Amino acid sequence: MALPIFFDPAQRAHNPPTELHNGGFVPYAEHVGRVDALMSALEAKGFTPQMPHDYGMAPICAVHDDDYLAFLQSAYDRWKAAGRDGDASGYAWPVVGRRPLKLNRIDGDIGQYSFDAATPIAKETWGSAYANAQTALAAVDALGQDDIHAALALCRPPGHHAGANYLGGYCYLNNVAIAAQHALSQGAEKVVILDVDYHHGNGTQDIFYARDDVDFISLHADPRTDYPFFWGHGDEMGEGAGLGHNHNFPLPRGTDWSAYQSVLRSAVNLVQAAQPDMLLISFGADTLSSDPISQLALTTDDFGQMGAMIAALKLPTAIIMEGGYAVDDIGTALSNFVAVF
Ligand code: Q9C
Ligand code: ZN
Repeated sequence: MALPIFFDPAQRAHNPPTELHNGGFVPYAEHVGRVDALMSALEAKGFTPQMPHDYGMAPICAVHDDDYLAFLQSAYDRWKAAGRDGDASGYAWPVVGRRPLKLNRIDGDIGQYSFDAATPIAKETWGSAYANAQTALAAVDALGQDDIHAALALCRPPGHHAGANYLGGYCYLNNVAIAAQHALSQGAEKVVILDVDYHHGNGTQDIFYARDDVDFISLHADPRTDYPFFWGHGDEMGEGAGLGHNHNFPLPRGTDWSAYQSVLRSAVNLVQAAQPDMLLISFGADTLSSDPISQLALTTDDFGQMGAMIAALKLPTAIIMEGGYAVDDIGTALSNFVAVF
């Protein structure tokens, strides 16, 4: 049975022109050309995208706080009402541990509900993020139908940096977390999320940090040198019931496949030991050596081997797209990865 892929064209509408990067405004790296490149590579291999079913708000509300969702849906209009040009973007943030406050200006709220200035809220952001979450849910539901054991959600914007009540890192709704929670609601008792994006999936880690029903395992650039800096360190193991259910594997800049694959072997062994009912992959192609904002050294061929190591687990697997910004190579990387499932 061919691997089904899901995508809603409404995900294309979100398209902020610029982001704050190293002190200046540059073209937005998470642009719509990324998903167009992924789609044409997959279509060239004979895949046809399917529209997701609309699952409504309930599976989104199961992960994200109501006040955050209300903020996300109203932020752009409030920004315009404040007389601003361009997209909504924050500039002041509460230090961790400040009191939860009820504020009444967009600039305060945007600081409250975000952790960086690289994730603007445009007019179309909510609609694209909502469609995107439905895409992730559809991939989960495809597993178990007929003899489908793997499915791909062509998510964009990405999700793994978004927490229950904050945005950041080009992410607004945490697609993989929404997918994991949905799998539990459909009867799964144990889900593992394996995150292979270049950047640590801090939002996903935060959402499941104190839980033992969803394990989070991540390979990523060492946060001592790389975004998102404040999460992703090797000693973050979970807390309470979640202690021992969070595993970070920080990698030095420049890591190539020979070093990467031995770390991936350890991560895959942890997945196997957890015996999940479902595996979710937060898939980033920003580990490619050609990625314009990242510093790992994988090749497009390496993604075939990465896929093979994960597919060998023979678990029902939903692949959720995260980052990857080298538009000339990400389609090949993704199609090499999915070809082995
Ligand atoms: N000067 C994902 O790959 N910007 N997000 C870093 C460096 C944020 C990446 C700025 C990168 C977020 C899903
Ligand atoms: Zn990334």
